[in-house]
Amino acid sequence: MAVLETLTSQQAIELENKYGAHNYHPLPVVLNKGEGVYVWDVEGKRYYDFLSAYSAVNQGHCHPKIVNAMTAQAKTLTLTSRAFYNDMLGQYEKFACDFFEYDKLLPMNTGAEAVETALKICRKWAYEVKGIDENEADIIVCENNFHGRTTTIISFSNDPVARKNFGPYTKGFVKIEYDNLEALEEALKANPNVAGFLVEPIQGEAGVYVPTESYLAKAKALCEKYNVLFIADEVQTGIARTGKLLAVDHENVKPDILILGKALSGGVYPVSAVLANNNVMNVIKPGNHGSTFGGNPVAAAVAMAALQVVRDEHLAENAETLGELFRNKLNEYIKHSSIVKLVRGKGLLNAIVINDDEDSDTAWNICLALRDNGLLAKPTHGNIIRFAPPLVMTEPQLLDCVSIIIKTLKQFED
Ligand code: IF1
Repeated sequence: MAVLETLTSQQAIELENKYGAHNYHPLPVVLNKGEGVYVWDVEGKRYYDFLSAYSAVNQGHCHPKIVNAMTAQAKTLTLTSRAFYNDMLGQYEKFACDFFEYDKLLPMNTGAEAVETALKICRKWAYEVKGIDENEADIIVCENNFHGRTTTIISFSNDPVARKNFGPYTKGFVKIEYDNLEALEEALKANPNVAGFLVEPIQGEAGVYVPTESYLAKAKALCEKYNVLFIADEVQTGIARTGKLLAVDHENVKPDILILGKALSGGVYPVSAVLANNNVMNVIKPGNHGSTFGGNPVAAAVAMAALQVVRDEHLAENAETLGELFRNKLNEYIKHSSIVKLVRGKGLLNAIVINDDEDSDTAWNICLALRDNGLLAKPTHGNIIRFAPPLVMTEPQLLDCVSIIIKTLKQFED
């Protein structure tokens, strides 16, 4: 069979089942085209994308400016490795440092790699600047976190599916309850070896769990008090998703280490990055860390275009306005609903909680019905459905989506 042969949905699914490792359980829909807020399946049916590849496609599918930046660069120079300089990386680093107001950037590819990078920087800072004894540094993390899939990152996950039988686990992490400042202060007070606090400004995988207002600002203040680095994982919440460029911007917090991924590339190419000021980033010296592909010229061109689109098309402002509208409309509906308990979120990162057990298949069945009605979303934790459309959506499109969602939910009311 030729690789580029046109397949039916069924054939494509069978191929993945037979030849692919079964590390996912996708919604049964096979896509072969995307444009803006829409994707199409191989049979030609059009859907609103309400996942946006877990917020990687904030700028919309196949944004022409980002795709053009990629293809133009791909025809010129794709990869040099960091053994040599290339003429794009420095321009991108300056662009991103100006954009996010940091001194320095360290380029990587995936979110998990960027999280690992941040952990390494934090530990090195602990030994060389803070003065913690070697191998004694601890990093505080939150319960129900999601930061990626590497062996170290899953070491401090508490999701049994993500971590069981992948041990032995990496030491040096202390877990506290999310959105609990007392727990944070206690962990900081009790332990002089704490080097950093790693936190998601909104917990995505946990079910779009938005912390209490001012939690992040107060957590940052505690970190300052105890000379501990505040490390924000904005891989999912960053790049305009929550209605500001960064989710920490809602509370005017400036992380000591900022982790970005996903929409840093508009979803066309894996690009991630860690940003910090010189007092922190300067602990990294030649040979300490790196990546063959990190900071390659295509990534640099793509990331600059992706950030420029966010600014030019006012995507943060659009996410803020449409998010408000979305939650208002759904809250109106929920007043009289028995199937949906609540809607929560910020900007265009939202979720509804279904009135059923975590191990029920109601949310999955609702997602299948949403698909049949032309909108794609995925359950998380069995009874939560995440709604995160591309941020290039218009108000009439959003209202159309709200009516699809409400029409679908009505099919499940008793
Ligand atoms: C999967 C969730 C989203 C992330 C944060 C780092 C990473 C992620 C805050 C790692 C990745 C993903 C990856 C994807 C599912 C997904 C996800 F449901 F698991 F939580 F987005 F909501 N920090 N998130 O959310 O980035 O290495 O993947 O580039 O299947 O693992 P990555």
